[in-house]
Amino acid sequence: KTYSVAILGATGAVGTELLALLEERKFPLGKLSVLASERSAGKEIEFAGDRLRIESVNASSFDDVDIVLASAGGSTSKEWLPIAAKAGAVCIDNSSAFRMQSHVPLIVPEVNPEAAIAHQGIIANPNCTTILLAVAIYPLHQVQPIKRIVAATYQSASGAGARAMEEVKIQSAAILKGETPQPEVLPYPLAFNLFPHNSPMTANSYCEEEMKMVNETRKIFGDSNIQITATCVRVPVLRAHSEAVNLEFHQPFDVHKAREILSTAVGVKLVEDFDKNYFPMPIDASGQDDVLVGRLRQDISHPNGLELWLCGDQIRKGAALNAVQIAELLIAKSLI
Ligand code: A2P
Ligand code: 11C
Repeated sequence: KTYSVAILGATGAVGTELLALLEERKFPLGKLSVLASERSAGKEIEFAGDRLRIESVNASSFDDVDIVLASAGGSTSKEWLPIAAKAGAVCIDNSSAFRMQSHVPLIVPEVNPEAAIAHQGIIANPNCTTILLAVAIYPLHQVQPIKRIVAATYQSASGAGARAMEEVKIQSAAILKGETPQPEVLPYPLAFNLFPHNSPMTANSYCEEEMKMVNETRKIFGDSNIQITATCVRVPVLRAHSEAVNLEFHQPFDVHKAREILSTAVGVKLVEDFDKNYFPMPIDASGQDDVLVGRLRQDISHPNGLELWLCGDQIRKGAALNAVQIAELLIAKSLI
């Protein structure tokens, strides 16, 4: 059996990766439509040796579509996904538009695949920082519930889209030539710099990205008691996010046991060489499916604490891969 798929936002950083993954993973594809804004209509993109014509999204774009993979921003999702779902498609949305709605499953397949059963036509793909964190720490949480998480993130330009990635490259070259380029996509220069995450500020002085980590992790883990605090920072890296994570359990968690659990956890690759001081790095995580985890150590400031460091490809597992895995899950469980 094959499935008719529409990619909404096919020209973007995540859309491009979605296309690559459908081909790479031999997704059972029937018809494939590539949708974007009016700006891209009529242009062509390559897929599996063919050239596909980009269409601007319209009311008939979702006729006879089984699966919509959307990554075109929250307002585009809000406008079109209810229409697509009404037309009978199952939509997997990469934006934050529907994530916290109670009837919308928010899924990391390694953590809560069973949540897909209750879908009503829209399934949300979590925020990238949340996905990477969840994949790395859920195997520990299953063995011993986590009481509190303190995370600091080091987020790549890709989280702000393909144009932000391009801006960092051009900015870096210009600075090396002695110029002082003005940023146009990101709010501040990112080349040779970093800044607290550029998402809107909320009333409690956390930015939206930080609150996504808090709220989405609780929803995915099905644990509203877990305490989470985060500081999110944009760094001049192209496409992999890193996170420094402190975990507090209710009792001590033996670090050797944690290492053993993570060494066989699905979606995790343990990368640790203490002698060489070699641990996960964004350049090694880029293009990889697994979340790289390492530097596990006992927190010397708290008997129930563990420290770890992770890196994961923001466009892949942080977005496109997780969405394609959700689609594969729907097919495997006959939920479509
Ligand atoms: P377009 O290239 O035509 O602007 P990124 O996250 O990398 O910035 O990509 C955003 C994606 O969302 C692009 O494919 C972009 O298409 C698409 N997009 C943005 N606004 C709209 C819209 N109003 N309708 C449909 N697609 C949109
Ligand atoms: C970033 N995580 O790295 C963001 C981008 O809610 O999906 C994606 C925001 C979201 O900037």
